[in-house]
Amino acid sequence: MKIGIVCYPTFGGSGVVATELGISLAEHGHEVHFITYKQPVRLELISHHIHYHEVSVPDYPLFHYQPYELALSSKLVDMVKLYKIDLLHVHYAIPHAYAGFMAKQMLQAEGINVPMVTTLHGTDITLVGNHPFYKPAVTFSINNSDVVTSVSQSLKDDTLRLFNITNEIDVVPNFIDISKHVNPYTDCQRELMAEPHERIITHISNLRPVKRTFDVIEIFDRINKKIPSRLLIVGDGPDKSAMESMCIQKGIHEQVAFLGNSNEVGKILCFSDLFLLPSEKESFGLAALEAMASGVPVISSDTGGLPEVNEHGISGYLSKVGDIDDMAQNAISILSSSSELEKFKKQAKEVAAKFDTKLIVPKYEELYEKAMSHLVQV
Ligand code: GMT
Repeated sequence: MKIGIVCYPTFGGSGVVATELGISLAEHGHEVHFITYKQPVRLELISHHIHYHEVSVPDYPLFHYQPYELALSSKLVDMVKLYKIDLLHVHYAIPHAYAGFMAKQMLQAEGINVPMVTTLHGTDITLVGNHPFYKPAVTFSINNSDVVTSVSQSLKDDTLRLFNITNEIDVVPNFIDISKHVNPYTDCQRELMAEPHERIITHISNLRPVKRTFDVIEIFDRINKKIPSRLLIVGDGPDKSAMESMCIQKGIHEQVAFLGNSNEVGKILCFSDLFLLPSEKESFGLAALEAMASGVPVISSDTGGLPEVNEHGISGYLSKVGDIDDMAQNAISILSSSSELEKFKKQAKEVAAKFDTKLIVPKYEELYEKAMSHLVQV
């Protein structure tokens, strides 16, 4: 099948999932076309089954806002016609599902029928999409997609609660290629980051308020008072400088390293002992799954889809949002005994294996078939 994938090309989870999906589909023999404004960060164009088409939005002084949706839907029309793309899979409702629908309509006017699969990722529903300014367009795009998927049952429930949805929603969880996480490094070079007696704790996110980044510092501070540790913060975002100030204020700045956005997440997780994700909202928590696949137990909040990923008492622990004392207590209980830590590391990997690419990507392929048959029936 020839599949056009639309996504955000940045470090966000939805772009990572879309990119990994495209790579896996290409390995299954499909021809994959990424259509977005920049080459996705995790995409290496090493396969002749993978193409990347850049959407450019020319600057024009009359426009206060440059019309990206217009440029994207025009590019979709052109690419579908040029490469005879069979199906569009758009990740993140805003504005991708809307632009995809417009492209479908334009193509239909020329007698070309292309089904569209929309995957809902989280903030497109729970934060941004729910805003009254966007809600009618998001509702319309979901209801007019041929197939709609959400990355967790929790996100499906939120979508049905927040929008007037008449379409079916299939839950397809996010996934991870377990084979790429089976100890790829003979030496993690842990000594570069910490003293032998210190534990290494990691947080990876876009450092936005929804991640409760200040809770990360508070939890670490409590752990560090009992167990000498280092905190590695991966990612970049609006909370970063306030987090740095907080570390200085608490006198723990020498224990905390801000590593910025990184393409070496696997290496960082290789020497990590614990992962913190105390988010306010999280439709799935792909970063937690990546940590678990690398054998890193997760201390997280119990919001949204996190309980579907992080199994309480097995791959880590769940606490109520904002309960930093409980999160710190749970972290200390794992880190204070090497045998306990080893047990959780092993269990985290076992839970992550339930989300292996091999098990999940065929679900998308089945839904592509469903979308194609939908087209035949219409
Ligand atoms: O976490 C973010 O804010 C980024 C956002 C995105 O769209 O890239 O992440 C959402 O999608 C991820 C991939 O499906 C999920 O793992 C995240 O849980 C979800 N984020 C939220 O719901 C806050």
